[in-house]
Amino acid sequence: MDYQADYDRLAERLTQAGVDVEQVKDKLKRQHIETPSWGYGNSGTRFKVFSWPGAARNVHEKLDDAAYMHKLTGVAPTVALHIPWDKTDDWDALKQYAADQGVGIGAINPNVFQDDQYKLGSITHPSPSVREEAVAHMVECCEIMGKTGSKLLSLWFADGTNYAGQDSIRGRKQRMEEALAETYKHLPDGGRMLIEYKFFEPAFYHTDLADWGMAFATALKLGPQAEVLVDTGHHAQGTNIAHIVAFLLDEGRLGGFHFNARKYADDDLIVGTNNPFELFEIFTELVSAGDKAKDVAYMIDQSHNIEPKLEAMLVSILNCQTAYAKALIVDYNELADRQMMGDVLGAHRILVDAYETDVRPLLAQVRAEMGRDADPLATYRADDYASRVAKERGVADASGSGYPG
Ligand code: PSV
Ligand code: MN
Repeated sequence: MDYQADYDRLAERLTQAGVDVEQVKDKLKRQHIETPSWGYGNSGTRFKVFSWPGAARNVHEKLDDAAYMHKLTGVAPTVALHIPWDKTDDWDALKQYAADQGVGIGAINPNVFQDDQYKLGSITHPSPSVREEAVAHMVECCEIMGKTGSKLLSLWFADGTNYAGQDSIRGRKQRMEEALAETYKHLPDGGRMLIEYKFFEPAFYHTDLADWGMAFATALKLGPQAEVLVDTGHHAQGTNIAHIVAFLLDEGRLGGFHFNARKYADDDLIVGTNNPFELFEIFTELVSAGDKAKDVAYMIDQSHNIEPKLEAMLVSILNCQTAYAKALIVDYNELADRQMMGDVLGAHRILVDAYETDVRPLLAQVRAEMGRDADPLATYRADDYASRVAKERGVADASGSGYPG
């Protein structure tokens, strides 16, 4: 990839515009995007799970694939685990295996939505014994955090009801608060609880944690180690996600992201595909918040059902890099001046100028300086990793994927 002349021209233009290009490159090198173990296995919709040749069949293969993503990009050094899908008897050995491949273990995601007893909910279930079981599982996940060195407990609940009157909404809220307060006590030192919300599905009348406000109010009650997780696919059409991000950042309660894209509901498509400007808006809020965003966890949460899994994950990481790079070259001083002047479209133009800049040469240069290939997608396409694992692993039974879609 011959990008050098383009990079030199871009660097000169950005420098003239007052951008510290070395600082921008430094930040891009330190970007950290976590990939999900469940993104490497077979997945599908409620209609069909298509088996993908070479889809990872166990946690070791998932870690291998994640390590390959990190090798290509240099910015995906950790992998989120879902328990019990990725459970092992020997966490020391798994941690070591991950390290040997060049990655670390990231957020621990309990699963309290797949077992039969959770039909009417988990931590909000009317039965105390089901709630106890759900809490015990989350406490076990806190212990796994201790064993793996993970600092994040990432919580999502399928809890809700399908019909008015099915259960007491206030009662369920109180049960949830009690269960989360108990779990909170078990967080390891320095551990954080990220509370994810979703406005519908699988429940269709009400979801117990339906939006950021409910997650935020819950986090405030729990304490400083509880924060909100924004899954970009979990909002009603038209919701301004960048606004939610800005609000939570300012309150110091934005814990992290699950990135994906969607057209209609929680479609789990590749982040930044049909919503690139929205992703850029989100990153401008993060960049302009400075230190307030320093502990935010950036995670991908997608299910690639018909597209090649590894390529899809790679494109996802690259799209996050692109959005971040564009947000980093925004002239925030000029933006503030325009805002003070009330220059509505002048201010908007500052953002659009950065968004319309072709940052590919900048990213190519950053990768080269990191010892990575300038064009990871071309490298992936020329490489035999995907065909090799397809041969070695074959076509796994799709029903064993553990991913509901
Ligand atoms: C639910 O839709 C979700 O976004 C949660 O983060 C789960 O943990 C994940 O997908 C995998 O099912
Ligand atoms: Mn999610």
